[in-house]
Amino acid sequence: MKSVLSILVVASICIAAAGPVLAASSMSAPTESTASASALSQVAATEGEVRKVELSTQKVTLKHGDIKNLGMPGMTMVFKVTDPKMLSNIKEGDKVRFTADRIDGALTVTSIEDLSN
Ligand SMILES: [Cu+2]
Repeated sequence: MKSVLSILVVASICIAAAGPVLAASSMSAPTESTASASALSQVAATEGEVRKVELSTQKVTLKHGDIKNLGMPGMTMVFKVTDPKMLSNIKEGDKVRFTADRIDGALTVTSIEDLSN
């Protein structure tokens, strides 16, 4: 009977020891997502060329190089923009450097810099 008791004591010590470890590992998850969120705001810029600017629909067609944060190879495609003012500084044929992200499921240009000026 005495040995059963000591096994129970050992088991509860193990649970107590595992407790902080579990707490620490569950705490690391929010830390990781915070890290990726800050990484999103520092995504590498991609170079491209403006093919079409649509002020009415707030969209821009860009021929772009690899977009690493989106895992996208170079192509020509339409993006939304986070701010329509971004479209007033660019025109067809401009060489640009931009960052893009998936916002509410839509591929969106989050910043754009005209390299032609
Ligand atoms: Cu693309």
